[in-house]
Amino acid sequence: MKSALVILYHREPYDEVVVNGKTVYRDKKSPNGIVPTLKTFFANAESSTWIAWKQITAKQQANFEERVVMEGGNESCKVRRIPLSAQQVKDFYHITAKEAFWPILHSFPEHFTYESSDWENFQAINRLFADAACEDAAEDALIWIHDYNLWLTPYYIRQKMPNVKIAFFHHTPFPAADVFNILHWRQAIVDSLLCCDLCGFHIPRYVENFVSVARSLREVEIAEKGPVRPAFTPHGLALAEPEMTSKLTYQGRIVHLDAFPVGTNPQYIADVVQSPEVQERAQQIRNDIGDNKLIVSAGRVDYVKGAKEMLLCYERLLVRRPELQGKVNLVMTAVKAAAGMRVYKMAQSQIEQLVGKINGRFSKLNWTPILLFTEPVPFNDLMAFYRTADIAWIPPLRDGLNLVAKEYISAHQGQDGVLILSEFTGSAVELPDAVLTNPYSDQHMDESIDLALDMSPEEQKERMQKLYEVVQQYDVQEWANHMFREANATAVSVEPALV
Ligand code: GDG
Repeated sequence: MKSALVILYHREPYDEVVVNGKTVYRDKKSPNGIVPTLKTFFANAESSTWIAWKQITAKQQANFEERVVMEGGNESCKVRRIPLSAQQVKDFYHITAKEAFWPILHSFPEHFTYESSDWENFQAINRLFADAACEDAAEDALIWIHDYNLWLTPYYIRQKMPNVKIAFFHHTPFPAADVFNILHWRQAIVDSLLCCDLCGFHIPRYVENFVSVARSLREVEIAEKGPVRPAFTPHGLALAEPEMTSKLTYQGRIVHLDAFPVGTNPQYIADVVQSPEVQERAQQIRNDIGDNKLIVSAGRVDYVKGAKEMLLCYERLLVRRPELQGKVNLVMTAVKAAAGMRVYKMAQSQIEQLVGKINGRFSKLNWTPILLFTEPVPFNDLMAFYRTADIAWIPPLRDGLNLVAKEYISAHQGQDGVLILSEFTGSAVELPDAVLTNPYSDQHMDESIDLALDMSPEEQKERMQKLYEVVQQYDVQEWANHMFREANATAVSVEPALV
């Protein structure tokens, strides 16, 4: 049976577990993130395929099951795994994607290295995904592709299937044309994105950046442009944009463009935070630190996330306001990257060195200024830290969106807490009531942490209530609904619009 819905996402939607010697594919342990929401659509479609990659050894190749059905699922809803060798994964994911595309997407051209990239391998893997999608998709299927690792799949799919609907979502920022065009594969990438029916981004600025890239390379026409939706701040912020293009025409086709930021699951987070286990954990943390101010910072090790800038600001704080020594605690998760990602080694050692330096300089027998985790903290513990923390500090130099901001807001349910959020995260455009900060400015960073530490409970509540409303309204379900609504409404050819 052909699939009406095909999702291409690099992560598999299940946990692989061995029970009595037999492999079963179970629901993921953590219901956080976008996978559970995507999976609802996947499971509820009449027929669907989820395509991901799976690293295997040469020995596993012979008995590799490409299609699997999840425990409790049925045959009309299957997961298809593209088998890749360790070398293919390394070249595709750890090197070409992370050393060439990632720095450009995040406007860090100084980190861009193309000599190590294997474009042919990138093309080949994208073709494998596209071929698998075409094999499984019905003629009028909706194919939803996620992220820049699969930039070329729309092109390969469109060659074979002119009538399927292709929707593509970027989880990263999309940079300005003068940065994007550093990529010398830019034309192939843009040609592929112009094969989509719907090209989605988190915020209007990224849409406009894509439009300027497309116009710099191809003769595309802007067919529709208007004021941004009320969900986005139109003026006054680093990433604000008053107007957004919603339709381009190119070679007789319409390419719909849209900004719809990923949400979180506020109800689930509220339930976890209210559970006796998390309440008890939160109480323990509070007992441990007494009346101290607790600051939380969570994320992966990545030079784009601004951890260095935050740590330097924290060090300055302890010097500028020595009365805070012994009175403030920073809990930081900087989850280390997979072993093959050499690009993150330097970022990780920089964080570890700075934390060591600050702790070495200020620690007292009964107080350590920073508690650093480099392994992922269990989800419930993270929620307990969010709930207890007086401040969440989110300082990226660049971030497509940033879900930690929305998770922290959800954990506080409009009651209290302060969110310090970099203006260079996509979420800042949705969350103007946060304490917005510019991580490129020491002075601005210093002012923001001071403001957060000194904020009255009344102001905290006022800001957090507004932030919570946004997070509840634009949750992860709304994000996926928006995509399906808009993708299903797309018109394929230019002609009907011209009549
Ligand atoms: C990409 C884009 C965009 C963090 N530390 C721990 C932990 N986390 C979880 C958080 C959150 C997730 O990791 C991080 O999400 P982000 O959105 O901040 O960032 P990326 O991973 O870079 O994701 C980003 C996103 O895609 C969605 O489109 O927002 O801009 O870069 O959920 O809670 N989770 C656990 N322990 C930790 O120590 N369990």
